[in-house]
Amino acid sequence: RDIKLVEVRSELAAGTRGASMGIDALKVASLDKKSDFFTKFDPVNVKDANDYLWRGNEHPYAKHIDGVYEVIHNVYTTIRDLREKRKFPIVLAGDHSTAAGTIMGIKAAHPERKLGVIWIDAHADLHSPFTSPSGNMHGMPLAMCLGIDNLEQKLNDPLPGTVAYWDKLKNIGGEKPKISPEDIVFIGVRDTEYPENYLIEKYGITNISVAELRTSGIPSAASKVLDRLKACDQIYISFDVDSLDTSISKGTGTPVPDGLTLSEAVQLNEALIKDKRVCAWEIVEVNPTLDTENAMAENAFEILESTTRSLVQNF
Ligand code: DIR
Ligand code: MN
Ligand code: MN
Ligand code: MN
Repeated sequence: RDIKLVEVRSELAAGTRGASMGIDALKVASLDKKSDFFTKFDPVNVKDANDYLWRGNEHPYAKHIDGVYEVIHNVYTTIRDLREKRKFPIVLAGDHSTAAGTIMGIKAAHPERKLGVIWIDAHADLHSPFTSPSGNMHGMPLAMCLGIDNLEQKLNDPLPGTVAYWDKLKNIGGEKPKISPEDIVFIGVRDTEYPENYLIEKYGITNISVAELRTSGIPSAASKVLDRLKACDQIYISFDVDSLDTSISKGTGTPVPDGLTLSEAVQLNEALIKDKRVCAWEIVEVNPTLDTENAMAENAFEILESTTRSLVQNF
């Protein structure tokens, strides 16, 4: 595989400040571990729009959606161009909203291919401006790609300007939707709100819980996930570090108890990335301002390095 490292230092869509420093924290972790990982790749940098954070909040139910639109569009064109050149993007990103741009780019490069998504996260990220409890757009990337507003569970009345941006976002890279609900598999999702639960139930989206993963073991859980996506021609894996247990995930904006151990996350990603249909992998939401001794980034770096090694060894 011809790997291309993609760096997206956006933190615009997170609720807590600091995720834009996650990539550099991963680099510090690699230096402390005396790893040569970052010498092997020549990364491409996607332009962020973090300066919107200094402006007022004009879109309470989709904070800084104008800036988030810019970043997602930048990620979309970058990933689309890389996939057209048959590169394998490994994306290091701040807040999780930009995963929508990754999905849009993968889809635009090969619209005829059915795209499966493995979403390893404590959260379902299925909100829209109509349902978000926080207005933080890192909780919305999957709804953008599914083209779902979920008006049935409407909670908020976003301003017309917000809705216009939301509709524009859903249509990046051509008409919505980019993926179908049956082609999403969650792993470790355990902190959802009722509008998300409604969608998970309505579409029957599979979630492999941490408990199930532990009972069945990683190899069989990984086979189940890949088998669930057997109709897909290509697969994208998105790893949100808050899927990890709070004992090792203090350094992320929204830590949630009862998550994956480091070794489970390592084994899981190593197993999943061996499937030849996987065409991109992403790690997000490291926030080094929230913990000490750079612990979150050191754990995340171990996952990044082992997953990449597994990818390289298998091709
Ligand atoms: C919550 C938290 N569901 C929200 N979401 C997070 O605000 O939408 N996603 N943290 O990663
Ligand atoms: Mn997430
Ligand atoms: Mn999350
Ligand atoms: Mn959420």
